[in-house]
Amino acid sequence: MNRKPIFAANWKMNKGASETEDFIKSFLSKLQGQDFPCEIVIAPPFVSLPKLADLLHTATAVQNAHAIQIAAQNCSQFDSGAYTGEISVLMLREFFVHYVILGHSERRAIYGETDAIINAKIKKAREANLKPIFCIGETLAEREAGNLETVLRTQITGGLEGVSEKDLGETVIAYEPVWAIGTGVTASSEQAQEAHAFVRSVIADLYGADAAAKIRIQYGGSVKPGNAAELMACPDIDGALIGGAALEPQSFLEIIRNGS
Ligand code: G2H
Repeated sequence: MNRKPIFAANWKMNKGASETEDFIKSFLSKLQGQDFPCEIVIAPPFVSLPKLADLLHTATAVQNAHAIQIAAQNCSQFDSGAYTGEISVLMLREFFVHYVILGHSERRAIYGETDAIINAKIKKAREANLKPIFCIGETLAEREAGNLETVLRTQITGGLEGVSEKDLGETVIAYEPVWAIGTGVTASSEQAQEAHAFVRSVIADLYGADAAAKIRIQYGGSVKPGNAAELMACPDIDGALIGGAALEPQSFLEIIRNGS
């Protein structure tokens, strides 16, 4: 099965509009003339989306700019109304947003997002034709207790409850072991491949072999230029969700180059 790898920068709470502009100008100049067989996605903070959209989708944008897709780091599960601090999917659409990261472990752990909330957000995203990057992953305690598969199966089943096969086809899964996030510790390629193969098998149980063969599963957790090639060589790893190492244009580019 030929799955196009997807490399997504998750900037988390870093880079306002001016830093976004600096990054994009530098990144586009480095990207100039190069063509990688993958999708490139950038997820800035909400307030930097207008600047990113402007830089990538206006007449001033340089060659290659349109090859970069824009992602949001979150969305509301509601349409509009009295939800202080929230951003709706339709607001995101105004800024050429195509992807939305949902279920990130920081949202689960710090903001109390449950599988049910994540499920509602995935469905809301699909209503607006946004493509979810659906994050799952186990903590170190869960892995050490032998609960890896139970945790992943529960997160997948809960997050995708009632999601159609058609909408699954527009969804990317990101496997991010919590113990590898921002810690500098990366899962070994064997650990990552084993988890990815398991995730694909759960999708096969839920949606059938064809859907499982088609879905892209990114790895996330301390991906760097130095480990990208080995991780991406694994048969069930289809790209990366990158935090810290995607804050510098050169480093993000090297991950894409080494991993493509
Ligand atoms: C995991 C990842 C990006 P980092 O959260 O989603 O961040 O690459 O810094 O571990």
